[in-house]
Amino acid sequence: MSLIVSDRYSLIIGLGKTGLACAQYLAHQGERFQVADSREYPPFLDQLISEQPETPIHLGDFAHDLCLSASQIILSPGVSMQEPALVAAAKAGVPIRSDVDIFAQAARLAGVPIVAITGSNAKSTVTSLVGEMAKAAGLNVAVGGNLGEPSVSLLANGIDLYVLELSSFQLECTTGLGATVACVLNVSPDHMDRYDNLMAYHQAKHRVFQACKAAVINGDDALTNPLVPGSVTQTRFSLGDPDVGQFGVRKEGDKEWLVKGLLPIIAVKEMAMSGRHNVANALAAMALGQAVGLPMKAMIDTLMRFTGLPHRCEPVANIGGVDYINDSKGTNVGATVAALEGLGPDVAGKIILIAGGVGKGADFSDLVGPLSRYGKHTLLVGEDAQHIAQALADKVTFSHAIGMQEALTMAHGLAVSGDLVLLSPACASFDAYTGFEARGDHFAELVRTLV
Ligand code: UMA
Ligand code: ADP
Repeated sequence: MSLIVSDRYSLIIGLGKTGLACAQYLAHQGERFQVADSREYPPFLDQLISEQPETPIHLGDFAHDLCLSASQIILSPGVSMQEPALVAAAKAGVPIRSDVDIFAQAARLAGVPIVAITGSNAKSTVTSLVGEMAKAAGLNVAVGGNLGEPSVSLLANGIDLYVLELSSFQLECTTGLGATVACVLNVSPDHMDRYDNLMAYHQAKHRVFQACKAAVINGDDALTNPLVPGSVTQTRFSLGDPDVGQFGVRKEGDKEWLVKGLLPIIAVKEMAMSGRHNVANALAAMALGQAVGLPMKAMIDTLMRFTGLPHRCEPVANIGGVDYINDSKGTNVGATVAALEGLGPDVAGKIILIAGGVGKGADFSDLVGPLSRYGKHTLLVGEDAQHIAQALADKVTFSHAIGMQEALTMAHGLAVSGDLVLLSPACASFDAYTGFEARGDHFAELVRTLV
């Protein structure tokens, strides 16, 4: 006997930002749904009860029956598909979707183009940059996703363009996204506490290309190469000399230029962001912008004034000739490597790195190369300091510090004019802070007391 259609419900799993946004969206659509969260007191419980007193809410362990009886499950990114009740539901044929799926269906119906950006690092920077470029071009652009505002909340009338930052968690259960242009900016290990191996993480990221019309590829990172049909337009960006029609970097006279094929676009020195990694980010943003028809002038103007986001290689102060830089958003090894490699060549002296926190199962050995080239000393803090120490032992010098205050005092003592003190932890912050912003703010506050 089949179930009566009216008894079926969508099950929203998670009552964080995503779950609340989905509940608001489905309520607006007049759909039947229930909400479940494994936490006893999820962040938006009170708000949902006050907005939708009729909506059934289930707290605590996800019940198999609840999941098996749903017509579809809309899964929040913080919950793994490996939860036993979800594995059982998937096996029984219950579709498991993301909020991004719901968003994409509506955006497609409205015929609004989507720029979809993922990668291990630089997502927020490139997403914001493309958003700013679109604004400069006079478009009514909605920017969000993993960046902060869930994609379903962005849906509105009159939008000309959606620019989305997507995490691997959000992509895991997103099918057939259909972006106008999609990009995996780079791939290096992250979230290894949630994925079995790099391949599983890579596969989740590459779902961003499903049904895309155009793809942007990082020519310096083979792991970003998509498996897409020949009909998909492909544009490459690279820090090297590009082929015709591709984005890259070339030296002309004594100046380095961002170029498209043979055409110089903007001198590296004219960009408001600094660091080699941000040159790559600017090239990626231009390739993405070009795919949705943004005029070159709007893109160049934006590059000349966009100084980057807070907590991403953000200058805090120069004290006695020593630069203090807050890269608290460097929450994985790849990000910290990029910060060291990106800033290192322009540092007159050496870099004193403050690193550590929650390592998410990472292998820290990739830090050794850039630290050997650009580092003077590393100060280790936080829960996984010992893991980092094991990777650095006998290769580069380091010391342990009890917390940010002690690390900074030690860094200040070691630094001489021309050096750079860099907070780029290669770790998440949750052992000591509410998030990377609080960690970066604490660092900046302490630096200012040194003045
Ligand atoms: N949780 C439970 N039980 C549940 C549901 C969630 O324990 O039933 C826990 C999760 O394990 C997680 C936390 O609650 O630690 C939040 O999960 P959530 O899915 O409710 O998160 P949202 O509030 O909806 O926020 C999510 C993204 N969070 C995650 O992916 C963990 C936000 O990215 C994103 O901005 C937001 O949707 C809007 O799209 C944050 C993030 O840390 C910034 N992302 C990771 C990253 O950038 O590395 C991927
Ligand atoms: P995400 O949203 O992917 O975390 P962000 O733009 O917030 O990306 O940048 C996070 C960190 O990634 C920065 O603090 C910096 O250390 C590093 N980063 C920036 N650009 C790059 C790049 N092109 N490649 C690798 N790492 C980068």
